[in-house]
Amino acid sequence: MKTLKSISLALALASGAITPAVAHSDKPHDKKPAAAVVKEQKAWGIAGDAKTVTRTVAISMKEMRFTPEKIDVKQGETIRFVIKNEGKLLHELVIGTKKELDEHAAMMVKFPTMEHDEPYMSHVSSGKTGEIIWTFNRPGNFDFACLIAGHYQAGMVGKITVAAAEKSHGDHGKH
Ligand SMILES: [Cu+2]
Repeated sequence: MKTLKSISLALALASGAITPAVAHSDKPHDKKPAAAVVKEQKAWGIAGDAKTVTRTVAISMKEMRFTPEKIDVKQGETIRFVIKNEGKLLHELVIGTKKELDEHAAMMVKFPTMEHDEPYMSHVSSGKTGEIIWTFNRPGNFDFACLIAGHYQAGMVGKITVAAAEKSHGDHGKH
């Protein structure tokens, strides 16, 4: 299947989901390999490195359900999610805020063939295993979901709670 670049770009622009491409590097002569993953800080963390994985979490996907549905993480952990599709249909696991996942899911209903890939998502065919390595460097309550049209709406959603790391300064809550 072809990626509908023009459509997804237009959608991304319309939804404000796109951040302007970084045209200029800080180091003009520092050429990166074309395949390098751009690590973009998200509200729910940032792409992690295999080298810094602190824990592996296995998740099973079946029709309209993740097991486990709740994952507790400590801020600073880099998790390797090993995502097994034990169902019959294609499923995916996408990490995000509820707001972003809601918006993304709505787009997937309108444009079910839209394809995309980000370090916080993994599409896994029936019987296969996928992987996400993600660093949870921001505390908060996040979701993960299968955004394939109909699946999100059927409740294929889970929760990730990232507990704040202990702070050395104790004036939390004062501004
Ligand atoms: Cu699904």
